[in-house]
Amino acid sequence: MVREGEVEAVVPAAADRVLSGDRAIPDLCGSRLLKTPGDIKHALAKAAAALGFDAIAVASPVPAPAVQQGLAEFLAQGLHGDMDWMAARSERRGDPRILWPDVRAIVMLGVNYGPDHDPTVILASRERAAISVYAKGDDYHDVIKKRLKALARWLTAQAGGDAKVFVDTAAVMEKPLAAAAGLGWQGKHTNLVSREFGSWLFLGALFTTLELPSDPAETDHCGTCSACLDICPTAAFPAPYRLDSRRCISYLTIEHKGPIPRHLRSLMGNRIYGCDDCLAVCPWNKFAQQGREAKLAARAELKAPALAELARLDDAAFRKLFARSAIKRTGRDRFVRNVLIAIGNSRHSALAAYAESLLTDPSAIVRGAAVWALGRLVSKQALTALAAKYGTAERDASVREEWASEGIAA
Ligand code: B12
Ligand code: SF4
Ligand code: SF4
Repeated sequence: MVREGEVEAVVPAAADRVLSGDRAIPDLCGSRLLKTPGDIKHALAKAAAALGFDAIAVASPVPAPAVQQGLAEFLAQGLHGDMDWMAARSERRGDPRILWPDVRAIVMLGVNYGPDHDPTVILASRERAAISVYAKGDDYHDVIKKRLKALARWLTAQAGGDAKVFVDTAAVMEKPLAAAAGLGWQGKHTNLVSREFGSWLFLGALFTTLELPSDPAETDHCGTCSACLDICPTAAFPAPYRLDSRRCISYLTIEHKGPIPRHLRSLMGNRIYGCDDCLAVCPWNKFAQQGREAKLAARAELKAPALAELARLDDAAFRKLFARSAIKRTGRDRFVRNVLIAIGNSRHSALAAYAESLLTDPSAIVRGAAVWALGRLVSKQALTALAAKYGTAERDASVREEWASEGIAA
């Protein structure tokens, strides 16, 4: 989900008619007509809709003290795990005016990626992989960034000022900003919930030096519900509105670089890239509609891929399969590590052969996960024989530890 990056300036377009590759923004009004900040905001909303954004609202760049406090506590308690970049940019993250002192208004935008299927059904097919909804289509960073840039060019050409755009990757707190702008509220699972789109809204931000009127913040509509907290397979919520990333399957499968902590592996089931459980269970999804952006729709081959197929991916095949997908970011080794955890959880002994073939993989993280998977699928006797065949040559300390944890001195 996360790619910490640079702050990008947007170069103003020469003309007031802007092409965003596949979409043209209609020439809604010339700059002569944009007399007031209200006019600019109104025209901006129309341009955003023409570009395929489903929601738009404006927040003040002045952060609420509760958000800064929430971030400080999150970091102080180490809830970010090994996402060190979160702590490294914490002042900027907590205050958009430190990130960019010229910012005067923050336009928050949302793109609906409501799925055409129930993402929890696949969890029962243990020999198949569950990939989270957000990652089954084209990489949303690319799709949304392109549109944000087009919108920013349009804005600067029509109304002047400077603009910068962000989606996921910079030190910007997109959820609190979207809540402040009124796009939704941060639910007890901490994500933004929209009355109109439920859980399925990607967020992006356009910072501008123009003064635009802010929209009212949305209020919390969770009430007494606790469905998202109760369903979490790894008990990742120490309290409502608090997430311990270190236990979250999204973090474990996407962000975490080392071996997945042993005590969490069996709780992951077949979720190999992200997790949708807390999003999918939210009752506000009953108002959600299917996303209208074809590029973000699930690719057929990623809806229910066989674990056996994914375990066979080498680096070249992985890059080819996920060239346009956000999944490419984890790299092949971490991805196959996740597949092996799912194989271990599958109870399909026929998959043991795939795990065995990975005991000699060049990556230690893959070999270690293969040991764990086999420990769940084959008898102690068979595992001992495998250890004699492959384990004795093992030099990596973390993989030797995996053998030892299975009660076998390799
Ligand atoms: C780091 C990160 C992660 C981390 C940490 C998640 C987290 N909850 O922060 C991990 C890797 C776990 C993750 C997972 C996912 N992520 Co993510 N992630 C981010 C990222 C880069 C930063 C988020 C952040 O700043 N977290 C830090 C904490 C401190 O912020 P916070 O959650 O807002 O915490 C607040 C609350 O704790 C609050 N608080 C504390 N006490 C109380 C009490 C009350 C009463 C209230 C109201 C609030 C409150 O105060 C804090 C400050 O506001 C954003 C993109 C961005 N730049 O914003 C995407 C982003 C949040 N992720 C996103 C998505 C889609 C996901 C996943 C659904 C992906 C998946 N399917 O696997 C999961 C969801 C897991 C979950 N339940 O949150 C989307 C969410 C869209 C939305 N509608 O909200 C974002 C916005 C990316 C995007 N541009 O669309 N993600
Ligand atoms: S994404 Fe999954 S593991 Fe993470 S908090 Fe939500 S339900 Fe729990
Ligand atoms: S599932 Fe319930 S508690 Fe969780 S975000 Fe949705 S409404 Fe709020």
